[in-house]
Amino acid sequence: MSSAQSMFYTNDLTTGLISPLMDLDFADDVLTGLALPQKQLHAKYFYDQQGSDYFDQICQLPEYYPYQTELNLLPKVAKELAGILTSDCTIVEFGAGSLVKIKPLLNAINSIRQFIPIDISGIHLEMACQQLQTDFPKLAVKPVVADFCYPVTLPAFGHQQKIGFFPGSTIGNFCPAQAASFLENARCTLGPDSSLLIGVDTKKSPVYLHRAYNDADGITARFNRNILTRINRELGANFKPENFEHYAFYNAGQGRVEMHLVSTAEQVVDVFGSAVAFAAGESIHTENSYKYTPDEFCQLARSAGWQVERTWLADKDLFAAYLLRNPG
Ligand code: AVI
Repeated sequence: MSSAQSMFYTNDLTTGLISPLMDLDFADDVLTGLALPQKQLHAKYFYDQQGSDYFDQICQLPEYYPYQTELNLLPKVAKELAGILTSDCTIVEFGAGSLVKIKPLLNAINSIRQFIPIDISGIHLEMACQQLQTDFPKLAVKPVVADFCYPVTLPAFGHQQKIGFFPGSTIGNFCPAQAASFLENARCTLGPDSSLLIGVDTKKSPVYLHRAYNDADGITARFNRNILTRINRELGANFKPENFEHYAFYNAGQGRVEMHLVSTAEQVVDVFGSAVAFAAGESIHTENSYKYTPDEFCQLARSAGWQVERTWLADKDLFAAYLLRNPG
């Protein structure tokens, strides 16, 4: 069921407009996650307008190396791709966000005719698309607001070559089984003879990782707590975000950075009519960010039916990009 199908709607008598009251999938996910022994919230719910803005700020932080490292790698990747992608092509970006990373590709690859960015945050996507269309007036930009965790129905491709683009190591926010199923769904969405260019963060010193997820300005902490503000606003809960501390660490056994919100006191929160009790020091697990060695990632991609065509490693192996091919 799509989230649009599971909304409660209200008819505003003064404007005549029909507007959504509440996303029932969101409510259901939140209540289910908070009822688990290790309370958890799905990281995709970080990205309301405010959360997307915080994430943009994180990307500008000196500590958050994945963003700038990948951005510095992309012109080199794009130059090589320009030699491979010679006939008209469509690029489909999964989780498009602010549309910054597509620009090195659009600048270097003349054969890109159509661009289909997919993102869960409609307002953010619309604003980014308007700017991109101004910068690249000849490009056909066709945004799709959808949850790309599931197969997505796309506008017509024609006979163009299809290239998926999934930068930013967003795949790291899925557990390995979900990552494999995303890769399978992407193969389905893109179809036979397509390719996928994907950016994936590498395993590295925990000291480096700790700094990236615990920035000195506390922006990542605000990003993390904002999920509670969103639940308050959209589900009528009464979290006091200031009663929860940001906690992020590298879990070496699992190969992932974990983010949590730790309750600073014993407290009871009303969420959508349910009383949710917290012990002092109890956490809500809000995000995983898995890191992969090149061997681990290539194995994952192959298990989802992709062939690995090319691997690029950034300076000091801080980040990797892979070109995968769907044999059909
Ligand atoms: C979007 N995603 C790849 C980011 C990450 O690194 O896992 C989200 C993020 N969380 C904290 N900082 C950035």
